[in-house]
Amino acid sequence: MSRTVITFGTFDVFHVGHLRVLQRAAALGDRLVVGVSADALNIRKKGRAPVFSERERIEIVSALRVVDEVFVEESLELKRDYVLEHSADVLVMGDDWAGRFDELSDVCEVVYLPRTPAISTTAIIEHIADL
Ligand code: C2G
Repeated sequence: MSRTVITFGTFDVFHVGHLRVLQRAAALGDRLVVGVSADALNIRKKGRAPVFSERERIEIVSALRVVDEVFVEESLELKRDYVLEHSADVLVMGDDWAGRFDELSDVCEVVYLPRTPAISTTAIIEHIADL
């Protein structure tokens, strides 16, 4: 039986921390499905639009060898629906979300992976702004 892994993220200003979490997520199964946060979700969540649009972020994530399918994540509250819709066996999130999705462990395995240290979209934006 093939094992489907699902993960979520904004993946704005795509960097090596994003790549590594996707590679490690893919290694936990046979198929990786990625929910990329909608621009509107980001504005609601972070109070600003992402640097790269939803279309551009989806284009980047879809092009990765480890990614099999990409869809738009419209709401943080729909995780259970997305897991069921994509028949996911494992939900993977970075450990900045540790504990947040444990309630889904009745429908899939829930795994939190350690974040890659010292890199983030915010830090990159601040670094560039300071140049
Ligand atoms: N990540 C990581 N190491 C970093 C930065 C990010 O492992 N240095 C991981 C995060 O833990 C997350 C993924 O990369 O699993 C995507 O990160 P973000 O784009 O920051 O995603 P976020 O805005 O947290 O959106 O439903 C959940 C949201 O869509 C997650």
